[in-house]
Amino acid sequence: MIKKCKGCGIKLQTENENEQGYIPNKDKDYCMRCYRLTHYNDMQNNIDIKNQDILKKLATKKGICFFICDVFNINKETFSYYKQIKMPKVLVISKIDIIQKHIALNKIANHLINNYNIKDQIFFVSVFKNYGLKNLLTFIQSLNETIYFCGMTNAGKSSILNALFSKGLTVSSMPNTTLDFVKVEKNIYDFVGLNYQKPLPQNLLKYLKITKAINPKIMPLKENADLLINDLMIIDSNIKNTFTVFASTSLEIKKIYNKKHDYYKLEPLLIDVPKESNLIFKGLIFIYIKNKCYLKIYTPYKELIEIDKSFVKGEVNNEQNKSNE
Ligand SMILES: Nc1nc2c(ncn2[C@@H]2O[C@H](COP(=O)(O)OP(=O)(O)OP(=O)(O)O)[C@@H](O)[C@H]2O)c(=O)[nH]1
Ligand SMILES: [Mg+2]
Repeated sequence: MIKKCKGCGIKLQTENENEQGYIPNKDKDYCMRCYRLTHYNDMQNNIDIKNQDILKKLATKKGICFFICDVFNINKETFSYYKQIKMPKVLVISKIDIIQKHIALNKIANHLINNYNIKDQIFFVSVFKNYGLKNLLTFIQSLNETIYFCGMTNAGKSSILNALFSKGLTVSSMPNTTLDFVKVEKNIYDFVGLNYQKPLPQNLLKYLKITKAINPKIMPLKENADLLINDLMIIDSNIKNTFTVFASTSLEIKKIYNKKHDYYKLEPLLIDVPKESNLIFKGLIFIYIKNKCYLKIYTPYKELIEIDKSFVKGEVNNEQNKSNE
């Protein structure tokens, strides 16, 4: 019988240490990669799984898709994959601890309904804050069908399943921790996550690790100042503007005045931004922009940038968060 890794679903093998699924002896239940992800979180992200293959594999199944999307994955590309899944779906917005203090959940729900035409049931959860999990479990237990957890990679699918069913699924901030279907309960499966067309490069993966709720950074900028988000981009607005940045605390965010940064040598993205928009760096951060403006964005990661209507809508007014830089 083929034995699969209890952490990530990959077929286990004892022959080749450099291939996926390696275990040093047949008694082991977790592959070497899961062991190292759990204990060291030091893996190179060299997994190449195509979204179309994932979606095709899912399409062969009958049941309900629980699509997990964390708060940094709310964007057009995510929902274009969501729409390709034709089986019945439930949308789960995860990691709401990251923004909960600052944004009303019904604003996000309305945003999903109005901008992405989501007609399916929506749940909000946080594993870290034990929020919404009881509701989700009650709902799952009321269903008499097979359930597949899918969605964007790193959105917290395996963490939610561990929290609900006390399983030892491997969890890490490395994209594509889960590699295949993993049976969690008789009728419940974890599954491999979807990636953006341009996935996050290796040097940015460290910013995926977020361990506590985020205090957004409010950055009022005069015309002569630009906003530098270290390692990601420089944003130059044509008018005085206020940017509210929701990002991992490990990202350095500051104003710059002298145009002396290597990013200025890049061809900028030029975008007309309507008032009350979110500038999204997919999977990593979003920035609420208050005023209608014209932006120049200097970044090596243009494909990861999206502008969307904001669901923040002036909710963030905590004076203490104002930057004095
Ligand atoms: N802030 C926050 N982080 C969470 C929460 N749940 C999980 N995480 C973190 O999110 C990261 C990814 O979690 P996983 O459960 O491995 O995500 P996944 O969707 O299964 O990821 P893949 O299997 O790689 O597609 C880990 O670093 C978790 O600690 C949560 O409720 N809040
Ligand atoms: Mg997983």
